[in-house]
Amino acid sequence: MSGGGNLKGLRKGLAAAAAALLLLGGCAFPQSGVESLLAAPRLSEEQSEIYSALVRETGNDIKLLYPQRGENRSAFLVINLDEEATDEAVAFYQSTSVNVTSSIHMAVLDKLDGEWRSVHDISLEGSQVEDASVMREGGSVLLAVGLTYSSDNASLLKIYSFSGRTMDEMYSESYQAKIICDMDGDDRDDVVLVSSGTEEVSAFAKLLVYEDGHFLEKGRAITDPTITQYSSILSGYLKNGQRAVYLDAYRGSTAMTTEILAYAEDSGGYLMNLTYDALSVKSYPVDRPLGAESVDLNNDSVIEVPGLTAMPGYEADQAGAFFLTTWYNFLDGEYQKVKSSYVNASQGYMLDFPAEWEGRVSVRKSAQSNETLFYEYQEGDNPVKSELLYIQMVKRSDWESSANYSGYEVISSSGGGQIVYLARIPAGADPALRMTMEEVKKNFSRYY
Ligand SMILES: [Ca+2]
Ligand SMILES: [Ca+2]
Ligand SMILES: [Ca+2]
Repeated sequence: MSGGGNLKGLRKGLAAAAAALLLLGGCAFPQSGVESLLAAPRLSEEQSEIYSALVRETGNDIKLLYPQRGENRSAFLVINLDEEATDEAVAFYQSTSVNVTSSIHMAVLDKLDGEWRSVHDISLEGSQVEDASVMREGGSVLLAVGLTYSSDNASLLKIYSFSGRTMDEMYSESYQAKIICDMDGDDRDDVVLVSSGTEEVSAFAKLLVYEDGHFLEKGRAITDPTITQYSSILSGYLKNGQRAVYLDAYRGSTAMTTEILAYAEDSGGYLMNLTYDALSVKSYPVDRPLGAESVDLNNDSVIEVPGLTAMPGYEADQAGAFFLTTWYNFLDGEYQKVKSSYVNASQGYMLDFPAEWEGRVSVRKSAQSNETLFYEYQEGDNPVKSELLYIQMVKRSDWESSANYSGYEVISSSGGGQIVYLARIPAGADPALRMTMEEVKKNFSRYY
């Protein structure tokens, strides 16, 4: 073992990875623009202790694996897994020694006499940890791990119960998509799992509930067979209070859509697909080109689903086209419009469009870096009929030290205040479309 130097190097890598993950938490799009302006945060003291213990006990050169999706994306999941009252830490890692096959390991560490020790360590299938979820089943806790294979689209769900000494496997099944949430409203977590179709069986979703130490199927619904891959899945509600799962999905490599499954309480409870019916296939305004995922914009647990239309002057299939995102809630068989926004995912913000802007206002990059111009569109060689608004993302230190921002005003900030968003309304803005600075602030929001 080479000791300190190696560990230092690993720690450095860990801090960088942790920084990236903190920023990406819950975010469907890479915010490369924001990240590039931010300083990296450090590992917490507890995380460092757990990491040191893991390195010491495995006696190997190891690489930590971070769950790539879901709520738990840090290197260590610290949670009370068993009947003993203190927290355990769950870590995923691979050996980096050349002579060892690089299977994924899951280690459980416990704090014994004030020191973290590895109390359990198993190897898992797959090449990457997709997610790690804690399932609350009344008084007990299960750990659900999604594993992906680099070779294909299928993933593997493994659910474990930890007894203090052993990790018992309670369930194992491959899937195309899955989410852990309470679907049937009994305050216990369930699994909604989508399986891809075969020649004999069409693709379907099923609801699994945990009862008396076993997972039982409580309902099943056919899913859209034209979907080739699922990207993100959210649990939430419909506007009428019904529980629902929203599945963003790809149709091939150029189109996306969203499929919605819900739980119906009548007839003993069953799972239903609200957007797909094999006998009457519909198209929806959220059938869209790539680049937008469902999100709960106003934190009311009713998910907003995006549709995309090209801004004036752009074609949808044009490289570098700008899109207007229209957000919808689904109810009674149809998508109902909530609002339309310009979403700048890489700079982490969005601007809601007033009704009079839709179809008349377009967007382009300005000559300044990280700056967007909103303008009244006209056909012809010069599409900018009237400049309406500039929005720019800059480091706060640049904003404070430079004299180049005459006419700009701070409308928001991010990254713990390290980044500010500036707006400028040109003097010549068409009064019919001009937003006031107050309206800009009201329509602007951070988008994660
Ligand atoms: Ca415990
Ligand atoms: Ca449940
Ligand atoms: Ca909402």
